[in-house]
Amino acid sequence: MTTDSDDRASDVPPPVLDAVRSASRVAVLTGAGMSAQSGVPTFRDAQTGLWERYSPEELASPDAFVRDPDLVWAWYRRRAQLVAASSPNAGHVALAQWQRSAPQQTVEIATQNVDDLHERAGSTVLAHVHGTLAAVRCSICEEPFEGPVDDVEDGAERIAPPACGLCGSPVRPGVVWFGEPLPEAEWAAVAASVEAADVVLVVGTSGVVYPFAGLPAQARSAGAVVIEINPDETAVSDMTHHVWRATAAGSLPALVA
Ligand code: BV8
Ligand code: ZN
Repeated sequence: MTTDSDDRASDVPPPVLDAVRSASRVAVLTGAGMSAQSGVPTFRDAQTGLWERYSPEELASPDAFVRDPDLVWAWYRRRAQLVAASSPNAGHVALAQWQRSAPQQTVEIATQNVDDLHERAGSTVLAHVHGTLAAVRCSICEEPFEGPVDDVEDGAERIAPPACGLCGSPVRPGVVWFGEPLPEAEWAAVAASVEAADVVLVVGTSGVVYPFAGLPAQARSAGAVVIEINPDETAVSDMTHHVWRATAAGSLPALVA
């Protein structure tokens, strides 16, 4: 677990600390940057990570799975193996502590991430709007698949997905691919959380994938104070009231100290 955090509230930009301290409802929206310091590559740097030859948009789609199920299945298995070998970082841990230790505040986490690092840090996650790596289901009859799945050997680029026990079709990852709708209940919960929030923290997302990327603007028009925590400028930076150019592990422990 790498942390570059100084757990001192004095490190927090004062307007950020004031807004968070005076909020009774906080919505935390997280993206791949939340897991970067756990060693899970983000999509922006995925090209230097797992698969330099394919862009996530090329692999994270129903067409890609129909065209080359073994390649797509291997990519997801590889990512699941990497997540299983990773640990929550200080940012995940801080959010979990915050949910437990601030009874006077409601802290709801909605994530684009398909990993389980928030949960493994002890957080309750309101919604995984793009699904999870853990949920595997039949690509045709949608039967959940509980069976064993083989690991991808080092260097192997393809591995055949297991067959559904009910209809024999290949199983698929339980994630939302580009062009697929978001799960309705999850999306409704996130929209309600953002509408009700006094403060919305946008942590570790480049803000390019919709409809999730529309949430900061929605929060702002609903009257929330919107705060971005990200080392870099993003597509939603100008939707926010405050930006804190910091990493998740280097900021959240101080914010919730
Ligand atoms: C839908 C699951 C409709 C799979 C994912 C044109 C305009 C607008 C929209 C569209 C358009 N054309 C198509 C669309 C819609 C499309 C879309 O938005 N496309 C984009 C590319 C333009 N959206 C969809 O298709 C969605 N569905 O619209 O359905 C519909 C309705 C009814 C019926 C049918 C259809 C579905 C989108 C979901 C796709 N699935 N994930 C998987 O994981 O493989 S998306 C995936 O990519 C992630 O879930 C995430 O959402 C996105 C990656 O974004 P980030 O999380 O932000 O990560 P990224 O690497 O980009 O950025 C990392 C950030 O962290 C950076 O800013 C970096 O600076 C920062 N960072 C780095 N280190 C740290 C850090 N921050 C903090 N600390 C650090 N240490
Ligand atoms: Zn089936």
